[in-house]
Parts: sequence; structure tokens; C-alpha cells
Amino acid sequence: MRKHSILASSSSLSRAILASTEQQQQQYSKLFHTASIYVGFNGGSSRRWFSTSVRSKLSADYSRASKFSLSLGAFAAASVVAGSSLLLVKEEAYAKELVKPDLAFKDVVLYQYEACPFCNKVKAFLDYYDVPYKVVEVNPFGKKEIKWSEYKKVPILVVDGEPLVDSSAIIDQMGRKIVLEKASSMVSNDDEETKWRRWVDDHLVHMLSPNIYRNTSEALESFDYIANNGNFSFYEKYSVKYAGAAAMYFVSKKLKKKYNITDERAALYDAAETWVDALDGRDFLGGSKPNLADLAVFGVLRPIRQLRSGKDMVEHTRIGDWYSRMERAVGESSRIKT
Ligand SMILES: N[C@@H](CCC(=O)N[C@@H](CS)C(=O)NCC(=O)O)C(=O)O
Repeated sequence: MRKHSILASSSSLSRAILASTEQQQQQYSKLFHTASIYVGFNGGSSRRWFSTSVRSKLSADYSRASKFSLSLGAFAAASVVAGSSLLLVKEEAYAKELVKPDLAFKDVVLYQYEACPFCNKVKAFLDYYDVPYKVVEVNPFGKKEIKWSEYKKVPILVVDGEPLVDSSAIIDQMGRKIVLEKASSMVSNDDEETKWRRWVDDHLVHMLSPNIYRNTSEALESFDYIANNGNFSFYEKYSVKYAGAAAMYFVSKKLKKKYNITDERAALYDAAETWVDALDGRDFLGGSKPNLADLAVFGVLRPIRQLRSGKDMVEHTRIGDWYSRMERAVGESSRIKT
């Protein structure tokens, strides 16, 4: 009965959207654009699984090595130890960058939507540089959590009381805070890095909505996660899943037109291949370590990775190896669980 009425209301909503004026459609679009970014899964658990399995693989290697050394003698043992060290060196190359304790921030709070690609870009940066942060999940209807702010979008990062807005600007400013003292080339005007960071904001992010809402089952898959992980009241949670999925299905068709996309999957695969071509055989765009463009691409793709579209992307393109290296490099989330 309840399901029936929800479906009925979502189909009236769809009809309403189809019949609405351009101005009304913009309002629908705005309402559900906000909900639309609630897509994806917490990459933390898969990363934890990954690092745990790498650790257990290494310890299994060590335990095998010691048995081997007992039976074959010191020479063999030395070779195995050398082999394991090589594994460790490779693992180290993919490790996160640690901010020195004297540069640590006292209080970092991220106002976000769990699956917003821009918020995930900031999280990838904070996780990679191991900056501990608290998260405030904003309710898109009303946004009372950011009432204090004139800027009404997320992410907003409050660093020791100072609010920073806009994902790329936040990363630039945080980068400068760290780099000034660290004297490394983390924030550079490197043309390649800047160019690909822009590509993420101007091109890659626009591939997401048309893909995750491309048909009713993918739209429902996306909104199931959104409903269960966002900050919604009991009633909002149920209406968001069905009404949101129905609305975004239609909105995504409009977005396809706006961004000149004919086949959304092909466009997503094409973007993934373009990125792999840009790597030009390197582990990361930054070389042996990720740079800010690597972190930006990884951040916006992370929310869709476990959805149908993300799985298809990894299955049908060459991006998977780089993505796995990024998971290892970014490592565990530095989010403070409250
Ligand atoms: N250029 C901004 C875009 C931020 C943005 O559009 N955020 C969306 C969530 S993904 C938002 O807050 N939308 C709220 C709204 O449009 O009312 C950034 O990079 O941070």
C-alpha cells in the first residue's frame, strides 16, 4: 500500500515534470540537483579491506619466508627478505603524504553531502595528506547546518575557525598552508596538473549524473544509497528514494542535451581512457606520487565506483589499475568518527 502510493506519487511527479514550464523544470532540477549528489558508497571500507589484505599478504610472505629459510638456509632466506623489501618499497611509494605534526591543524570541519563529487575531491585531499577532519552532513532541504554561511553550497571546510569554500579553492588554500612550510612542490603552477584539474571540473563531473541516473534501475540504485546515507528526516528518506530517482531520471536527460552527450556510457568510458592516456605510462600524473589532478579525478570518481556505472567503467576501460594505485596511496580515511 505504502509502496503503491509512493510509486504513484513519483509517477505524478514525473508527469508534473514533463508538463511543467521551463521555469518550473529549473526548480525541480534545483531541488533534485541537491539530492543528486548523494550518490556512491563509502570508499573507506573497501580501502580498509584493501590495506588489510595487503598487510596480511605481506605478513603471509614473511611467515612463508621464515619457513623457507629454515629449510633452505641463510642464502635463500636472504633472497626472500630482499624480495619482501622490494614489495615494501613499492607499497611505500603508494603511501599517503604525512603532514608534519607542527603543521597540524587543530580543528577541521567539512560540511558536505556524503556523495557529492566536489566534497569527495576535498576528502581525497584530506585523506591523502592525513589531515584529521570532522564531518557535518548537510540536509539538502533547508540546509540548516550551514545557516551561518552566506555561501549555500557544499563543500565548506572550516579550518581552525576559518571557512573555505569551493572545492578547488579549498584544495589550493589547504595546499598552500601545508606547502609553505613543507617547501615541496605540492601546489605548483605545473601546466599539466592545472590543465587536468580544470578538466575534472569542466568535463569529468558532467559525465556523472547522466550515467548514474541513465535508466530507472540505476536511478533507484543511486537514490537507495542517497536515502540511506544522507541527512534526511524519516519522511524525507522515503520520498527521496522514489521521487528523487524519478525526477533525476528526467533531469539527467536534460543534462545530456546541455553537455552534448549522446551516449552517456561511451562518454564516461571516453573520459576514463582520456585520463589513462594523460598518464602516459606513469603510475600517477604526478609521477611516482599522486598530484592534485590525480586526487581530483579519484575524488570525483570515488562516489560512483561501486555503482553500476563505476563498475562498468572499470570493466570496459584501462582506468582500473590507476584507480587501485590511488586507493592504496590515499589509504584510510582521516575522518574523525564522532
Ligand atoms: N564549484 C563548486 C561546486 C559546488 C556544488 O555545486 N556543490 C553542490 C553539491 S555537489 C551544491 O552544494 N549544490 C547545492 C545547490 O545547488 O543548492 C565546488 O567545486 O565546490
